[in-house]
Amino acid sequence: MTRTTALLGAPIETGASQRGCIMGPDSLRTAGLFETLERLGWQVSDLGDLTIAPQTPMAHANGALHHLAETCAWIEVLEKAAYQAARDHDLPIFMGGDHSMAAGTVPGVARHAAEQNRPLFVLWLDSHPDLHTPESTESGNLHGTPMAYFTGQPGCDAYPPLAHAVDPENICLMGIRSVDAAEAQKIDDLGIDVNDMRTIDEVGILAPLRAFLERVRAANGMLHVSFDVDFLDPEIAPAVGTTVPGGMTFREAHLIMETLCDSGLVTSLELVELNPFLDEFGRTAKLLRDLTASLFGRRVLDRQTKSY
Ligand code: EXY
Ligand code: MN
Ligand code: MN
Ligand code: MN
Repeated sequence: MTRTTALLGAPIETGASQRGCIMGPDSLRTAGLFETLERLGWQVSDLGDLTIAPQTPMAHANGALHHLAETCAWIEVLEKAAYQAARDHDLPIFMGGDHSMAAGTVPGVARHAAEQNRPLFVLWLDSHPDLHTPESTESGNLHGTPMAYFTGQPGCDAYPPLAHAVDPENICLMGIRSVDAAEAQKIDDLGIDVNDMRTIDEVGILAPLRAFLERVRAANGMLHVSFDVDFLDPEIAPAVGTTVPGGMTFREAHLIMETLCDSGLVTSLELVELNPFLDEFGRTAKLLRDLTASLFGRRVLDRQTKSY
């Protein structure tokens, strides 16, 4: 049976310090994401872009916060839209937009998983853990907060009430190489599975990824993949406002997506932090298109890899 996907645009940039992510969804469309997935045999719908109404500023004890009211509005809109997209399609793609959008998408797909009586797992591909709360962030940039929110951490009262939290034990972080002190403390407290770059240098990406996928399979879980452009090395993906050196190579990133494809476990994907204003002739958008193609079934040869 033909599998279905949907492209849903979330042109949100208020969580980031630099403007430009608002153009992310259209850059992915221009790179041919829709046509690429169709050629791979998927039934694709483009659901267009979400919007929010103009907001009145919200006060908060942390005076550093930027755009709290807009972020709350996006969370509400995204939670509903992500829930519907996950309910109606096999593997929807949420096109960002900065990473604050995950505070809406993840609770939305978590609602769908709860209705299926299945646990939601999250694979977080990022150089950052995004584990600040609106209370702990010093930069005030709310794209640094979604994981604290969707795991139900205290300190997120300014955000809408959370109906379906994700169990921290069901989260795997990969590519981590920029962590603030408050976030490091949370990682310890929550016991989240973190594969930082030191770990990946030592053991590679496949062993920890396969171990995580086995846990998802054993629990009959649903799996959301949150792909932040800054997970990639800036040499291959310049179009992001928060580049951190020493990131994932071209082949490591494709191998992750190919392995995810083979697993058949992924039930939603988001592509976040693409800032086309910083891109070089669409290079980063095209790379995201091709990485998505690897997750959706593109392979070099249509055969099993050899085992030795
Ligand atoms: N931890 C830093 C902060 O809170 O400002 C950087 C956050 C960057 C978040 C990007 C999207 O992953
Ligand atoms: Mn579904
Ligand atoms: Mn992020
Ligand atoms: Mn990041």
